[in-house]
Amino acid sequence: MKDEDWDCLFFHDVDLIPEDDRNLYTCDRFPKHASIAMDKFGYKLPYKSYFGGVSALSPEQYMKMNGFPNNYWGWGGEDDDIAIRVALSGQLISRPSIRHGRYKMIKHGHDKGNEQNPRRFNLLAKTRRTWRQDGMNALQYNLFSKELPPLYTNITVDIGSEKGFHPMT
Ligand code: BGN
Repeated sequence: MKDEDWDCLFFHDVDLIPEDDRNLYTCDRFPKHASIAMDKFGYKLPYKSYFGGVSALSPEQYMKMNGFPNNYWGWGGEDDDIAIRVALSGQLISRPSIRHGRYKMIKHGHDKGNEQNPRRFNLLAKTRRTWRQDGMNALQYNLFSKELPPLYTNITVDIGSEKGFHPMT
């Protein structure tokens, strides 16, 4: 967002392959959850508020919810936090039809260094109190590299570690 005036931001799990090209990679009137039907969940939502996998927000929608949380380390819960932020910022979730929003997940083992986060339940319980303080307005990173091949820009940043994380709240 510092580089260009984008009209749509996509947040995409790298292991998800879209299966239907009628599932358009565009933004909607509300934050969009695109991966409504994933093979690993039997091509339906695992639960109604699920917001994981692939999502699309305009910069305006993204800033309205103060972006995403910075205080989740390890696996789980950050997508549920994002869903809560959408609601708390007075927005709804839009989704493609279940026939089009289909994805195959590339099978992979457990990611080393990304263990389940035991704090995720506590963090989720506090989102209502913390979302305005922790998000885009508290994001800190150091730019490590920026490569510009013809079709994409690869930005690598250092976001520190959980040990060095000191929330201001
Ligand atoms: C949920 C996880 C999500 C994950 C989905 C699908 C949590 C928070 C505790 C209530 N949420 O259980 O992060 O995307 O499963 O795997 O663990």
